[in-house]
Amino acid sequence: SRAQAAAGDATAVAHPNIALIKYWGKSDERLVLPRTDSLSMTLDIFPTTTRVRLDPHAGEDSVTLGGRPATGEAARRITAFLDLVRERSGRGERAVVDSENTVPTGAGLASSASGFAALALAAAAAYGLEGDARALSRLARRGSGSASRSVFGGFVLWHAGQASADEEQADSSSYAEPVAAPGVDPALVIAVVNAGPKAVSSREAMRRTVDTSPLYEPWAASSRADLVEMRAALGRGDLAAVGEIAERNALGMHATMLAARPAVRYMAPASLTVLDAVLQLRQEGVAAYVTMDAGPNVKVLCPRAQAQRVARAVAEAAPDSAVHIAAPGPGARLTDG
Ligand code: 2P0
Repeated sequence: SRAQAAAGDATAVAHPNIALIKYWGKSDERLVLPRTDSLSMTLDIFPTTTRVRLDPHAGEDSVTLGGRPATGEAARRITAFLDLVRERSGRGERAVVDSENTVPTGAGLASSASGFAALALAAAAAYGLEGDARALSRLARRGSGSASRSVFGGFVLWHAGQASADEEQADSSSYAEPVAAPGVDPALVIAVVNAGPKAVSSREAMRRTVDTSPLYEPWAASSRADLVEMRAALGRGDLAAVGEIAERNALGMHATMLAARPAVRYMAPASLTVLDAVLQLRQEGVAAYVTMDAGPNVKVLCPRAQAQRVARAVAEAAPDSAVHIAAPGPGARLTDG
């Protein structure tokens, strides 16, 4: 892949991540600086593979997603991202970008995280940008905030950093890094709830929440406290505490949206059915806890040894949903294409 990259051609793979302490709200839209730190688990399923080839003869970027030409907002964001890479590398060539997601269509599973992490790595290699993994996480952040976390495997902390009049200082303050979690052996059971397309993008929803929700600031303050407890729970290998903190952090985030004006509601009836099934599992002694993102799907954190039982209970409760089992997965890496 080194020889390919030297020739302006690189391919990278990255996996999605699910936040246990959520990112919700920006302090700088253009630099994609979040208002709070977040902490996630990178998954071992649903990778995105992205190839970037420089084309010295092309007048514009050419982007395909799953073999189809990218259009609209997706195309605009990818070209804006490549413009940033071109500015930093001092090279002006346009690129041919081909990206394949393995996540099932319509699953709404953080494809922007794996997508921009893979794009950042492939583009950095193709354009010859120098930098370590931390620098790569800062670059991926500019494409999509959560992508900064998919640069690393396992558990990952994304530092909010600080908005500043000095743009370079602000940009370099917000990056992701891996967090050790000795003795934590989790699975994440993902219930892809059968529901229509999302009504509001997460970008718009978090903007509206910050601007109008009276619950936003209290949640942000509690999220900072949750992070301190979460790091302690990971450090001592206490998966039940990790789950408990993750669940309250996620439900609190959804409360901020429900209080926005107008409300943003991602929970569907089937989501609540899964939440009830998880409560029932806990009553039966299983340390299972939920988290939810900008959509109706429910992710259940549990000990890896209990994953099959949890998956069965979820599938029984919500028979129209597809159920997947994930474990901690690897960070972004270059491949031979
Ligand atoms: C997260 N989400 O921490 C939160 C929780 C969704 C809910 O990061 O605007 O696609 O591109 O920075 O990263 C989804 O938002 O947003 C997200 P942008 P992104 O995983």
